[in-house]
Amino acid sequence: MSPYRTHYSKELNQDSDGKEVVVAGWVEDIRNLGSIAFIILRDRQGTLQITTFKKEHPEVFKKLVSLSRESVISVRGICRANEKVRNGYEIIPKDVEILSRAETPLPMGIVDKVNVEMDTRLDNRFLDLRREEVRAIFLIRDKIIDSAREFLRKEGFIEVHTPKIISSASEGGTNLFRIKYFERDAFLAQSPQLYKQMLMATGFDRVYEIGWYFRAEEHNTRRHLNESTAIDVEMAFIENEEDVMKILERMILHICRKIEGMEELSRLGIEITAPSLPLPRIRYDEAIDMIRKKGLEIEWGSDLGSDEERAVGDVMKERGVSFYFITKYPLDAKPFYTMPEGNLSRSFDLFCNGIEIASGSQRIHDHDLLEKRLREDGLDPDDFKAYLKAFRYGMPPHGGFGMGIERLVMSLLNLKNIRECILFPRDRNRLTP
Ligand code: AMO
Repeated sequence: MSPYRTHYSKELNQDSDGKEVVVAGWVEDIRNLGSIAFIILRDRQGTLQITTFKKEHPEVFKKLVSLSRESVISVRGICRANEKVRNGYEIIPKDVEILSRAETPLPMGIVDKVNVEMDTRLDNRFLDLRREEVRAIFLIRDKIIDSAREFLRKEGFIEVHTPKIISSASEGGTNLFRIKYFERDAFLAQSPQLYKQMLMATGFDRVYEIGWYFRAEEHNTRRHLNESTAIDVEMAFIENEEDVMKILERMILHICRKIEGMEELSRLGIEITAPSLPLPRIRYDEAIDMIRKKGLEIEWGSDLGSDEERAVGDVMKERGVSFYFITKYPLDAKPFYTMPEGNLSRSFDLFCNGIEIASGSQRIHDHDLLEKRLREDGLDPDDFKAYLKAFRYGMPPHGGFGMGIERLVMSLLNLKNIRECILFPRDRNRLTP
């Protein structure tokens, strides 16, 4: 147990009433009424009130009222039930230890209701993360990852970690970050794609990775990061992409069920209802019709941009659906490793409220076809030798998906900017903090 704390704010209850406790945290507010002062102390669970009387403990009173907001203190005192206080208990302090004094003025407010610019918030992220509604996002994010892991393990997937410094593109040639690797050039991995596929030639059969994507996206949009995280899954001996979609939709259901009762959701004013399965599957062709009916022009074969995705999202919303797949994209709109089906592909994207949150497919497992597709995509098979080799000595049919964690958090929580969903975002302009 910490010498600075015996109880968190929410742990104060009938048992602690009348007893000595030690609490610790950040000074959120000080109200000095002259002979009595109220200090609101914040810890990881919430806030509590410290009530100090000048007459009884003049030294303690003085110390507390002279503190700057956001200083860190540890307080020993008697816990007392008081129904007028927000969580029913207050602390009458006997001793205060100042652990760290906060400078003034603060670069941004913590509890003030004024709107702070996104850039100011991100420049001062350690302060921003003291705000209840910002913390809520990351507590929900944590639960999402925990429940995905729980689901995948139960389904027989093992967790793996693959290299992030790589020698060739995994998602095609563009948006790679080039780095120096001693006397050679290397790249930061756009995704674990090539490695998770190679692992299908090992007999592990079902793997997942929770890791980083690095993408040199030039555009500074609300939905793109240059460093993002994802849950990647790969599974062998599948019949087609349906087998993969079934795992993905069940994972989504499991996640929704695990988070739907979280009190952090109400703090964000969000309600989540677990979707019913199977999720709707809209073929690319049908999606194109929907988009045209919404008055947008789109050529068959082209990838869906954010406006087009939103148009389909609007139609689905009218039908009361948040999660849905778009399937069977044109082959040319998908990466080289995707299994062809005529001029279409055995591929899918998963959407939540009009935002793409995951992509996946059945993959090509035939070496020669894969080499041919690489060439057709303008890539040089020589750059993919180590990857291609894994297809020459026994590679089962397989497929998988990658789901962006920030995208899922953003769409589930109805947040307008993906930067809200990652602690320290990297975008076109931001490299610190
Ligand atoms: P894709 O390129 O569609 O597919 O990426 C998968 C998912 O990752 C998320 N994502 C991003 N999130 C934020 N910022 C970005 N710049 C960004 N790029 C991608 C999205 C997207 O749906 N290898 C395949 C997956 C597979 O088939 O297994 C892949 O990377 O949510």
